[in-house]
Amino acid sequence: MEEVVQELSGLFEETPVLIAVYDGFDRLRYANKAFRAAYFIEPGEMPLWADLMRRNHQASRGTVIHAADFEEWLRSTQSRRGKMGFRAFETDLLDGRWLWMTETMQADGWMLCIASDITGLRARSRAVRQDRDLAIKASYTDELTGVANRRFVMGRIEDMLQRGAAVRGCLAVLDIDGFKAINDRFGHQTGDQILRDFTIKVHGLVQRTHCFGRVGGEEFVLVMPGTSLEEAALIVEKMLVIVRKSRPLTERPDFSYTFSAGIAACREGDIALSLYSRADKALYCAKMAGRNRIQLDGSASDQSAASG
Ligand code: GH3
Ligand code: MG
Ligand code: MG
Repeated sequence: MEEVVQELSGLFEETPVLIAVYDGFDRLRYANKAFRAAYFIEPGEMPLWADLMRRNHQASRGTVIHAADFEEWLRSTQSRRGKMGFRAFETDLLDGRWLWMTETMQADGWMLCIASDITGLRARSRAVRQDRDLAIKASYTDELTGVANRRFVMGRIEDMLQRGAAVRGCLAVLDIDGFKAINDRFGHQTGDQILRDFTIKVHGLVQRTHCFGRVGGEEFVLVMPGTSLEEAALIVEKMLVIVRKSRPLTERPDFSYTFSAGIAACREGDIALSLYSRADKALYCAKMAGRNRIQLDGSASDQSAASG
């Protein structure tokens, strides 16, 4: 076995196929020569995927990015990256090459990327395929905030429920408090700005194997496979704290806002709707108990008193 591993690592360095492995934090842990050359990585370097994309974008090399705002592109891509077991797509590099990239995920968040150069293959119909891919991406993305939308998130709930008992997890429904009053007071546009602020703040705390998306209005969900109710509460608790601290309106530096959340754990026999409805009921209890807090499904006690 050891001999095979040694031969493999030699072959990996030789092959023109690009090979890389990212860990559960989306940090590059291995890249062969071809991958390092395409994405300008020094041997032994282990950047986070986001930092790698950012620095290549700044230096006008690496992946071609079709977006006016890089950070928004990054958030949007991260909200869907590595959330499905397997993905394959065409991607282009600023040096003019086209790659057929595949991503294979493990439940612990490690990802294997393998890409082949397909520059000369079916080049004439590439524009059509690219349009199709952009349309698919748009169909999974919330237009206002750039994160995953209801359709994508519901798919990830189904995925979570289909996995074995060992990796089942929790669902949280997050809803901004008193949002109607915020709209009434400051106008719809400011309301939209707060929705975007909420997305950015919460997104920063979403774990790589979890999926965060907007399902409508000021309601968001967080799908947390492989996470216990207690762990889920800790994660959402951090989100409560960061959102309470946010001051999104430069013209009103003392304005702050809050949200409430209901969290439910997967049960045997659950379908997406039954799980969602328990999380939603817990959310309702959190609202009734005074907002700005978390309520866990199945517990009458208040999990997070509004501590300001
Ligand atoms: P609660 O604390 O009980 O959640 O009260 P709330 O006011 O947040 O909830 P309610 O459901 O009464 O109001 C939600 C408001 O969200 C009403 C709707 O006009 C507004 N809304 C829905 N979608 C959007 C949007 O895309 N942008 C903006 N600015 N407002 C939106
Ligand atoms: Mg609300
Ligand atoms: Mg609501």
